[in-house]
Amino acid sequence: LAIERDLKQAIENDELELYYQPIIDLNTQKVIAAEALVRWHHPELGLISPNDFIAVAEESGQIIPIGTWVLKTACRQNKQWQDSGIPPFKVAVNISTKQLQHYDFVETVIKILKETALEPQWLELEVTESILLEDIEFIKESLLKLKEVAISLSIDDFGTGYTSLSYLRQYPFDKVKIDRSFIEDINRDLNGKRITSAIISLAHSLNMSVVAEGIENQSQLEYLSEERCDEGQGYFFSRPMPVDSLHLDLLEKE
Ligand code: G
Ligand code: G
Ligand code: MN
Ligand code: NA
Repeated sequence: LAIERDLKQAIENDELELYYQPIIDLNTQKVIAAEALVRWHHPELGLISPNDFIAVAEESGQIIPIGTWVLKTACRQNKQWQDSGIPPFKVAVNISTKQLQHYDFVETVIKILKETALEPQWLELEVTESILLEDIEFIKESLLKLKEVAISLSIDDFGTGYTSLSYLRQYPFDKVKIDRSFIEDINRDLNGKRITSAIISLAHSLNMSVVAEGIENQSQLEYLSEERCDEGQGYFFSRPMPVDSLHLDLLEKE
């Protein structure tokens, strides 16, 4: 497979790049985090989306070095933003199942924080629900260790998997990210609104905060604010963008 073969050289050839999408505190309207989203500049095929190579990387095991590169790059970048005097925010990194199942994952994360001198409170890890159905005890233990050092933990794409929030409560999550398919439905029908509201109130009753993903217009935002959703992310605020564009954007907002 060409993708699999070429991916082996992607890191050393410097072909990977992180884009960042701001996450907004809906109460203060300030940027409280930025989600790192990996991009691959393939020498012949051009820009490749993670949708087209993360699964291959998971299959071949290359997700381990790629995931480590993503974590290190995101932490280093956040430290640079902080050092440049911008008000601090978290960097959120997507973690794949294979990474969390790796024996060395917790140690790798802690080592990267030391190396980059980023304080753990400024790192957030996003894991999808499906992760939590495998290796339950090992993963629970790993998440607890990460939590103990003050790293934040979020459940990504919530509502698309097979788990309930009460089941998820066994894990030490701080935050639920409502999948954008539900946000899309807010303007479409009453059920879209009801499901979104139910997720928000259930998460709150379990002491978790809530992020709405994929906010694309004002009316979705208004509904989410009324329903006391804590944070939001989506094209309405900003698309994922390269480091320099986000930096300029943040300076303008000050
Ligand atoms: O921008 P978007 O097209 O960036 O991302 C597509 C999918 O790829 C999303 O589900 C996102 O979570 C995933 N993704 C983006 N970056 C990473 C990454 O660094 N690691 C993993 N495991 N998934 C990622
Ligand atoms: O699975 P995860 O939630 O990490 O994926 C994030 C994905 O959502 C990325 O592909 C990102 O580019 C995309 N995304 C971010 N904001 C929006 C939005 O407002 N609308 C749509 N359609 N996609 C979005
Ligand atoms: Mn995500
Ligand atoms: Na998501």
